[in-house]
Amino acid sequence: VIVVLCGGFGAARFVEGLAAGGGELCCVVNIADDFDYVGLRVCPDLDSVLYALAGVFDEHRGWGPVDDSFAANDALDRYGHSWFHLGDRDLGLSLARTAWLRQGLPLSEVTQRLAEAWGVATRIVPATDDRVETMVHTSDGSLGFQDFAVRYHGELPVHGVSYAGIDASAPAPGVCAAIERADLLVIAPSNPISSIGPVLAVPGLRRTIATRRRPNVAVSPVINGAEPATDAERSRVVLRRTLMEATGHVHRPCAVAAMYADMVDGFVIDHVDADTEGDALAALGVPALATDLLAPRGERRRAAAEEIARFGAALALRRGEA
Ligand code: FO1
Repeated sequence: VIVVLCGGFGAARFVEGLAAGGGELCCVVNIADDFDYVGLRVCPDLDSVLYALAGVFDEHRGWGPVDDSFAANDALDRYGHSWFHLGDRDLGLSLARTAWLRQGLPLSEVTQRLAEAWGVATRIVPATDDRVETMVHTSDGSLGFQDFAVRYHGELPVHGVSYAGIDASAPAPGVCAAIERADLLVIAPSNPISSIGPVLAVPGLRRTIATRRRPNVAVSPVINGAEPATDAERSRVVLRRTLMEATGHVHRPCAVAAMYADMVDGFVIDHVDADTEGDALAALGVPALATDLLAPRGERRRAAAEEIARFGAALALRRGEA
């Protein structure tokens, strides 16, 4: 079994390639981007991973199912709900989720039902069933993640990030056991501050990961040597750079490797960064694989994910006893 720590966009594309390889996966997903929109609970990262595993993730838009319509969204626009664009089929999923949550079901149970409804066999588990919200501290005050990233387009100066509710949160049922039992743990190429950070901050998870007796590998979300190809990719580069720099990290693959250095046995970068990052990664003492992280949907993406899984499985442990 491969456990994958997931955020949204980057993780969705990555797990799609990994799932195509046929091995058993368990996706542990960030929930600190979740928020209440027109009375509904919206879970962007859980939904991106679900749609990707169901084969319907809209990579171009960057969220939601492909070919969605926006009739309800346009109606909501008339009443002042205009900055967050939720498609009709996406809305249907959030309506079902909200109804089950209101019946008292934990988010992990709700997510399981949503996955089953899409015929997705891969386990998709929220990192925690508790409420955690990434707060972005800007020159205009503290904003919830979606307000900062979407409403204000991530353009305000940021001086800090925190995870509200994290200290009272606990790993969702089965998360620690899945991490301990996995043959390989992969940190997906997601935003290290707003997606992977909140997962690692759930009390107990970082230690469970760091003390695993089998390999952990991380995939760089940062690819300096290639320009983003779509608006969705461009907005994520801006967001990732802003949040990394606001928390004292340069926007380079080796800086992400340094953030995970006490937990991983290897690090994966794209070919285009091999020359600039090789020395820094060697200095960190982290074995590195350079592969094709920009592979388009299909065979090339499956092959790259397969190569990462093989590299990860073969890694010697470099972590001492945490
Ligand atoms: N991102 C945007 O930039 N604009 C949107 O209107 C928007 C709507 C949206 C609706 C549902 C959903 O699951 C995600 C949505 N996103 C939108 C993306 C979302 O902000 C990000 O996927 C994550 O929060 C960061 O990974």
